[in-house]
Amino acid sequence: LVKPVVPSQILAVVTQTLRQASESSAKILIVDDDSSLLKLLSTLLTPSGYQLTLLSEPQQFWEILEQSEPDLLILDIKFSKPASSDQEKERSSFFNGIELCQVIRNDLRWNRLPVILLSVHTDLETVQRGFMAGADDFLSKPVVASELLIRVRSRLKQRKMWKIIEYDELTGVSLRRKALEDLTRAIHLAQRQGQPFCLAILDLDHFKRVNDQYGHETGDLVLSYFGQLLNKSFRSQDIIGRWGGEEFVVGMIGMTKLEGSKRLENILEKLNNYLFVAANGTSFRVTFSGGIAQLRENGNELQMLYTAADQALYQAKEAGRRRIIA
Ligand code: GH3
Ligand code: MG
Ligand code: MG
Ligand code: MG
Repeated sequence: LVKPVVPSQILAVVTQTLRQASESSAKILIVDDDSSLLKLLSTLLTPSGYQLTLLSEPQQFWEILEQSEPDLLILDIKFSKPASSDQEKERSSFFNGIELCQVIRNDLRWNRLPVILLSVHTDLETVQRGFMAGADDFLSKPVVASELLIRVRSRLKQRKMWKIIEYDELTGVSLRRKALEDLTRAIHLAQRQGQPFCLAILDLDHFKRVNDQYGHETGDLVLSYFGQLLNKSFRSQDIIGRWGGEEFVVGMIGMTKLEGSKRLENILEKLNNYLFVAANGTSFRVTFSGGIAQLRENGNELQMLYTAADQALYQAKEAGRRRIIA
């Protein structure tokens, strides 16, 4: 099992992970109807190790955006393909990169995604409209390799800074605001794809006693251990957040309540088997209680799932703690 580490070590680990994630394997989505330009950008960016998703069909934009979860979006301003069907005509306003950028900025799930606009038109008015729509940067066509790399790196750095403030230093899991965004996005996707999804709320049992008996620092160590245990026990696509104090949320993608409960019971057993040692040398054990709710069965939105999971958590506490109730 994982050993508890002090917060500064966690920050170092988080920072290191973020560095690796942002610099070598950062995900970039490039949208341009000109496939020869896509090819060129791919040739220029691939040697730096970026994971590229190239999209020449703007009408697939939202679907690909959700699937690829990029760290950076490079977006053409003008899509020349004429709308062929009524449905495409309806969405044709999205075929303008500037307007699309504005929609992204107003979308809770994507408003911190850096956007670089690509255009042959670099007149002041176009550039101004781009920035007003929330673009972070501009690249003119034809693209100059060195300029492209500098701008990409600088936008990814911005993304990295966001990531650092999105994670909880003590536990290494997402902070509430980030978890909220990720959960909203995951539920949206699960709805569209008709996939199962479940949400759990976990709360440490009698945690106040741990603080009272062994001190706040020991309490912090328990929280840190619990955060690491959660991070280790779920897949990378799952969402783990510190909702507040000693309460955590977990969003399990593609999982039913039954599967989710089994996994949580496993974690509960691991936690219960771990012997913590307080500063004064006393050893003690910690448990948690959990409530779990499933998409569609308990509601179609995050708020409804949260309420259902919270009620189940309350029942788990009432029934004597140290259990998961679905
Ligand atoms: P229950 O089983 O009903 O959940 O009891 P509890 O004692 O865990 O519940 P309560 O909500 O009364 O207490 C939560 C405690 O968690 C109170 C607070 O001091 C402590 N806590 C919250 N955040 C932190 C933190 O960051 N560090 C430490 N050490 N303690 C924290
Ligand atoms: Mg174009
Ligand atoms: Mg508690
Ligand atoms: Mg609590």
